[in-house]
Amino acid sequence: MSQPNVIYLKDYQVPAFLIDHTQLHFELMTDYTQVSATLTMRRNPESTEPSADLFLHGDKELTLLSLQIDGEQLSSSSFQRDDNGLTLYNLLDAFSLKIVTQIYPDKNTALEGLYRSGGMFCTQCEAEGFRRITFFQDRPDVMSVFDTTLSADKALYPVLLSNGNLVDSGDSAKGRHFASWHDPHPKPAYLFALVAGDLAHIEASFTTMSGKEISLKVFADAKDLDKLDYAMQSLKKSMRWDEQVYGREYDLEVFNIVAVDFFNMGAMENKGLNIFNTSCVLAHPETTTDASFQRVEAIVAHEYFHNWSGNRVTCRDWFQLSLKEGFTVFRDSQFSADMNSSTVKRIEDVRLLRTAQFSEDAGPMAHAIRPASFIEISNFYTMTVYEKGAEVVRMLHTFLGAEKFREGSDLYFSRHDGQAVTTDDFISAMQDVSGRDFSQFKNWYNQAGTPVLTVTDEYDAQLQCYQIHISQYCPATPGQTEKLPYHLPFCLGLLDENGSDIELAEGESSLLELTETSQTFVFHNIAVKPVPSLLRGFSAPVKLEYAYSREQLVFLISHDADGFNRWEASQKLAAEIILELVDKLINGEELSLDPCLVEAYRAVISDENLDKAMITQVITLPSEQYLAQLCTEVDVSNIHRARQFVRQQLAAALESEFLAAYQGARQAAGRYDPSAQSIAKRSLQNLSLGYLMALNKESHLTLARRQYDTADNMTDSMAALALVVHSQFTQVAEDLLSNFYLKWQEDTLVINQWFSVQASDPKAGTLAKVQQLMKHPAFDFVNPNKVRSLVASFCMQNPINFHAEDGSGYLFLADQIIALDKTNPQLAARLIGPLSKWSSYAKVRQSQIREQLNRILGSGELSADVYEVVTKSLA
Ligand code: B3K
Ligand code: ZN
Repeated sequence: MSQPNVIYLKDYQVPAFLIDHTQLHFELMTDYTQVSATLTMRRNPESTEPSADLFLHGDKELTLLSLQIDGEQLSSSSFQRDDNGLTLYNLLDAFSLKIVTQIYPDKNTALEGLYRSGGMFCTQCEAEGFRRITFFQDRPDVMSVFDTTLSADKALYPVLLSNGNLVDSGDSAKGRHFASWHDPHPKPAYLFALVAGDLAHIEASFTTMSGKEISLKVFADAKDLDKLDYAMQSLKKSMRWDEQVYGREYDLEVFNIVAVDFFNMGAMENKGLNIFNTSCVLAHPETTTDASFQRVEAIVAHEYFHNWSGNRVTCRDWFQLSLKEGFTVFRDSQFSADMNSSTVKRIEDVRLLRTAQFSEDAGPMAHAIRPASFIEISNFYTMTVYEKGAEVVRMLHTFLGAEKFREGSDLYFSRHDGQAVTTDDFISAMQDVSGRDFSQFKNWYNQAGTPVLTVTDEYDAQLQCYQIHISQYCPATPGQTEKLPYHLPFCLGLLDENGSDIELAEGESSLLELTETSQTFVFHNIAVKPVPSLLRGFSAPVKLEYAYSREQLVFLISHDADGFNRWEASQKLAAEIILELVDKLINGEELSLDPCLVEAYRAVISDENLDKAMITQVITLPSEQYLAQLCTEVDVSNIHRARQFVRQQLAAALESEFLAAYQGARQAAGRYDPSAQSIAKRSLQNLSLGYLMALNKESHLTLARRQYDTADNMTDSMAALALVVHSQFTQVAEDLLSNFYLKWQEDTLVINQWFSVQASDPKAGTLAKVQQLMKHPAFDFVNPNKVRSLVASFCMQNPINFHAEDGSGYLFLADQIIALDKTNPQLAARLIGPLSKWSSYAKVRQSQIREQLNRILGSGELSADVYEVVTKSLA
């Protein structure tokens, strides 16, 4: 098989030509679409090659119908076509290029470019989808003003949308109609979008800070019309927040959001026309869980915030992806923190970072947030680029403080408005407003891997002096053996014997700046030996090693003024206890639970001053996936058993507390609302029910059943369903599953949750069930949401079954990847993740996994997407 090309950042060159204007005409027909593109082009004055040929990207599936320059058809000798596009020779300095292509949206199962989802035409062009629509310089540093006309059958596609503002529309012959859109803001092709379909919508208006009226619309299939309000509210909140916190105003007359069923990821920030996966925009109490409500709010905000961080100021090349994604994730997490509880948001973000990003950093695909090379850019929409990228921006915010950071972002936006820039430009703006030197900080952009900080301390009672030594190192990652030290903010607090923060002496700061491999910080006038609260708020994305005693952890759980670190202490304590039990299981020793965990949990549940969301977080045990991260060799089944044991022991010891918490929350529950406060109540209620169900008692089953039967919202009914399905009460589980299916069979998104609950069942026999469910009429292999809810849930949320000793889980996943690569390479490549971490498992599993990776590699012609991940995983 021919090996796909590797693309390097160091090879970047400015484009030879610029496209000042792009005029598009789409003739949308039933079984094909004709695209006419008229490009106003000129040579780039900044190019070093004054007589360069013009290269236009274009997918090999494009049918080229016509090619004209300034009205003259091009002779076959003046251009050449290959699998990647067109090269045009002997060009003038400025000209108009007209290209007519034909494409087949119905055959497009890769969901990149123009495709049809549930009878509606829609597009996905980031990163390199526009080249599947027409020939173009499909790179983010070529920015163009777009005028787009859509023409389609009026009865089938009454709604015709594209970027920018609507400038004309009307009827044409043969029952067709048209709409013309003008987007005045120059943009790269990846932000182009169109939608044509029979859609219902809701409408609102927003008055910007300078008094402009914006028309807001959210479109979806008519059956989903009642599920759009929450997205609209979230949009308005985001628009206001971005004005207030970043001074960013919206810049078109309309802002449209469209929900589509078939979508490779969450959503897309196309200029003025955001396209969303239905799962990230539809929300209704009866069908949507609290977690999904929060996801809708966060993703609507994220895509909206891209209007400035991404669209007005975009990326020079795809290596700079984190410039827009890291910054925008940082912005959306600030927003969610402001809308809900900031501590809980921080905990959720760190939990995700640690389970998903740290493992990426420790695996074969480890890459810096600004990678140096890639084969397929779609493989780099990763936790690293997004979540670690956001952490890196967050560190700058910590160093500068909110005000200076805002000055920096103002400068960045004004200096680069309308430009395609680099992460260095972002850093420069932050340096220029603060006078600080962030050159060492840039190591975060170039180096992969999670730094490890080792902390030791000593106290001199006589001198009343406390010293803390911090050393840092970063493990080698593929292609990077040597790492330079990082510049990072390390926030801490010192607790006295009552648990209060000791006031630091003048000139001493609780914000330490690390720059060296090893540093010592001294604190004076410390009257008693303090308990240190380290890395408060998780001030840097690192692993921290400090030899806390269990007593100190218990103390921090109930006293730390930093809410995040209270949670952190509880995680450390629980993880340490569970991993000790894993060792006992391996050695065949008897298990017993350290009572300190029970007492710590008891104190937290009974703490009336602690809000319910915090209680829930603190008494949630670390996940099996996170525990796996902490092990040098992962023993999946013993992690599962030890964690289950701890869960049961806690449930037995605290049964009355959990019962009281459960009943208290049930009684206090009013009508459903997705506010942070009500979500907190339900989360404590359902977590308590979870502990109770671990006891396998009929009386608790009755509680769960009653909750399922009487729930007026999906959060409660799904929580009860999942607990019963994952319990030993298999008959009741079957009953509830059929009842649930009958009730919700018309609602795709709800049925996806039904799939996922079954796929994540830790009991034996789940794989067979998943295989059976793949034949269910509600399953569709071409719909990514379905594949995620069944295949990904099994392989990612069900470690005990996925890693079954006979290797059946690996075989199953490899089969799915091979099959999916033929229809949807992006999705196929995403699913390789669980196989790429083979080196953390025992020898037998390692060879089982590698065998499957090799099988994928040998299965025939692979997409660049799958090829890259598989070969890197095997390297
Ligand atoms: N920018 C898009 C992601 C596109 C992924 C393309 N494979 C969504 C987002 O991050 O907002
Ligand atoms: Zn984004």
